[in-house]
Amino acid sequence: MSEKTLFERILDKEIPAGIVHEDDLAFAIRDINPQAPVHILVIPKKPLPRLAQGDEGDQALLGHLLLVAAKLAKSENLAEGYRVVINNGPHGGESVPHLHVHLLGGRQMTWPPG
Ligand code: D5M
Repeated sequence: MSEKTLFERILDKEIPAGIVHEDDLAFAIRDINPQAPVHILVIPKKPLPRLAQGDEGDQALLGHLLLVAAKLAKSENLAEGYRVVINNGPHGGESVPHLHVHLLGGRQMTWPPG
């Protein structure tokens, strides 16, 4: 059996984290190293490593992650706007190989990202 990912260990309460949302398909935590006043990770319970490994069977799950991010943005009062980011692979800056959607808000974002 393969090792659990960091986020599976958080989901299983082996590692403490600020869980701000949980449903059948996904959960969300506050990022341990926030890059904005609000920085939340929306994570599928299924340990899909990254977006590049998603396929047609993941369509509903991938849409769900974005809708959860939008709902959390509302509950976090990000009415002025926010950014949603997926880091995929080494050039994307991915550090945890379990898909997650970053929700960042509460400050002015700049473009292009670093
Ligand atoms: O993003 C991985 C993110 O995961 C990064 O922003 C830090 C965050 N992280 C790492 N460990 C934890 C714990 N234990 N709790 C909460 N957040 C965590 P990536 O897109 O892969 O670079």
